[in-house]
Amino acid sequence: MEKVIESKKEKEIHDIEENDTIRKFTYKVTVVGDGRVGKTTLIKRYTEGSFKKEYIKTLGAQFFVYDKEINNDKIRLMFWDIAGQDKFHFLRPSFFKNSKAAIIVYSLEEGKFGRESFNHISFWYGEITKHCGEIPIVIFANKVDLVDETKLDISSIQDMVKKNSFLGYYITSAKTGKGVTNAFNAIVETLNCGRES
Ligand SMILES: Nc1nc2c(ncn2[C@@H]2O[C@H](COP(=O)(O)OP(=O)(O)O)[C@@H](O)[C@H]2O)c(=O)[nH]1
Ligand SMILES: [Mg+2]
Repeated sequence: MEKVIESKKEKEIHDIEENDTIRKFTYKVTVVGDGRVGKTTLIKRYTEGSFKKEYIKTLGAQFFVYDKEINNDKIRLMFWDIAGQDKFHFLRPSFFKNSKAAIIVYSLEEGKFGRESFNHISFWYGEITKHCGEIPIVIFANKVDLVDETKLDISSIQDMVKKNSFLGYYITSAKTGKGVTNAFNAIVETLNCGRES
């Protein structure tokens, strides 16, 4: 029974992706990271005022559609987000399918939760490459409002970015909005530069 529901949902998603004649370029961006690091809040913050959202609970995922125009190109972004709050879970292959880029979010907050969310970046990276191969990945270090930014250990973030050949990292706060637009715009520009015309 679950299989039937899933394939119906997949068809709906496919139709949204394919049957769009207005937008010229559609890009799927998956957003992963431990539960409660701020993924959904970040996406909502960025897409605020210009988004349509769809919930696909049966797939364990939800996505947000965001339209943007860059250099006269009409761009449609589909941010795929994990539905629910599972701390550390495995996502279905369909969650990652056809992703053009990925964002791994962790929390800068002090204590076990923040530390673990940083340590789990390699898990999320493994999941992305397993399903998508080598796609551009950026790190969002979120919840900077909870820490003293001048005391951040930037070198450990830089080492991790370098070690895994991530495109870069962005320090964000979905709460205050700090760094959010900048971080997402970097992804958009990467995608738009990389496209074949
Ligand atoms: N202080 C602070 N709280 C945040 C930030 N981003 C998200 N939160 C809070 O953290 C909790 C989890 O956020 P949510 O977006 O649901 O996390 P998700 O499970 O990764 O999607 C919520 O209570 C948010 O309001 C942030 O940048 N700063
Ligand atoms: Mg969420």
